Amino acid sequence: MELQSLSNILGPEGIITDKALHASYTVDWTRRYTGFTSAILLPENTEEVSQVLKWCFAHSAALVPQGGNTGMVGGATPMSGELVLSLKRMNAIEEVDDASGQLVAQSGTTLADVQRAAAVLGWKYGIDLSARDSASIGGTIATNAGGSQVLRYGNTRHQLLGVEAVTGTGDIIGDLRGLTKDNTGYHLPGLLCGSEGTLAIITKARLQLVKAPEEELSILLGFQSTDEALAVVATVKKYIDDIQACEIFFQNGLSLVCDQFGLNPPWEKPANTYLLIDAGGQSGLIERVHESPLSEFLNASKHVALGTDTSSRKKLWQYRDLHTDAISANGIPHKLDVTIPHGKLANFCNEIQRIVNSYGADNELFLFGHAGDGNIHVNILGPAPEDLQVDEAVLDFVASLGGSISAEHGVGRAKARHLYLNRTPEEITIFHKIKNAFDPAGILNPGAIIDPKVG
Ligand code: FAD
Ligand code: 2HG
Ligand code: ZN
Repeated sequence: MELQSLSNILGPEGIITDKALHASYTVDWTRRYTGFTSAILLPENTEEVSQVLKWCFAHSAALVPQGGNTGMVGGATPMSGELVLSLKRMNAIEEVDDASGQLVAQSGTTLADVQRAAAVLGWKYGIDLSARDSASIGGTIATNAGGSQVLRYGNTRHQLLGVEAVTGTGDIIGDLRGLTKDNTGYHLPGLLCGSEGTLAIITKARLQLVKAPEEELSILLGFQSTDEALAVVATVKKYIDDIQACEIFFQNGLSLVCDQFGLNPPWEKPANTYLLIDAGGQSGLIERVHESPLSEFLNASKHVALGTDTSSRKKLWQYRDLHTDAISANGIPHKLDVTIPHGKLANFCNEIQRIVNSYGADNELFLFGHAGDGNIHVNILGPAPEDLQVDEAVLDFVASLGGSISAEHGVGRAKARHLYLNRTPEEITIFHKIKNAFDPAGILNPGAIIDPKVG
């Protein structure tokens, strides 16, 4: 491949050809996917991205866009030797508009930097996830990331007012005006959000911010059964306006986190199921929560811990947020990220253990996730990374319940062959046509979302 032409476009700082420096770009966060490439491309601005794409289009050179490389489905890994286009150097916040509560960021900006820039002016960005220090705004848009506060603010698509992007032919498209109302045809930001780098490279985004809460409160509750916990989730969702997160985890995950990171468990006597509820709102929050139907559980249960300031809240959140790291420290997990329809979550949690153990009595199952959204993360340690039997059984079960096989992490390469479980052949045919309209040479992230062998 004629890398000199790319080097001419990007300059010496903008291309890494030394393979010894490629590992952090070619191995995914979970370590389940290891790819290879001839070069990492690091453009500095949209014009350079466009020139690179024009060159790639002319030379049929495939590339994989990459932000923070924290994705969980192998979507940013160059499995077939594609070029890697990293947006890391495009990381400026270009505008925070206090009057409209809108922010414009280049796509390589980290989520944490966007959160901080919003907070300076008393605003808040409604997306939060524990990979915030590495995950990029472009990556969160490309995956339509969810995280812990979807219950209150919606997923990334709900925060997205506009994007600038470069298509597979090198054309720059988009609109960053941030008009609240604009019904001029198809909604391209909505389409590019969740497209996982298969339609265009997102270079900038205009994001809607929300009013930052004056007070925040975290509540950890322990229950003897999942049914009891899920009854509280229903109450929380129905009656409490201030709720911004409602997360679930179980005793085996909590034990692993405590052992791995040397944390004391919240209570001497373990519970079975845990809910971490986060509330945020105007002053008087604690009083409002105590007057709400949640007070019944706060008063009656022995398994209650409150976090009323930053440090005590952080302590409670560690039990939940450190699940991913603790599991990875003990092996390469099989990760399934699923949504279970309302009313079927308890059945799912009870049945899934049996299914997982039928593929290996020693398989270890960890369930945790965003209970308020019906989104459960199924992590399995035990089966070899390339053995897909248990993954298929879990996804089949989810589909049989009418759930989603990808709640928030995307399809990537991990789930492309399973897309048919949620999408009809007619829909997959339309997916191919949309892809072809944006990327006629098929150079953008081939093999992600749609398996080229299907449809
Ligand atoms: P990458 O991993 O670099 O890429 C992800 C996908 O987006 C790839 O398909 C890539 O090709 C594409 N892409 C990246 N940048 C661009 C761009 N500029 N233009 C076009 N395509 C692009 N996810 C959640 O939804 N909720 C969570 O709660 C959550 N928690 C996490 C916790 C941990 C500890 C970790 C490691 C991950 C977590 N994730 C979560 C997954 C991950 O952080 C998100 O998917 C995130 O959106 C990925 O951002 P990234 O910049 O790292 O993207
Ligand atoms: C979370 O909610 C993330 O913590 C990661 O989505 C989930 O590790 C996982 O499976
Ligand atoms: Zn999650």
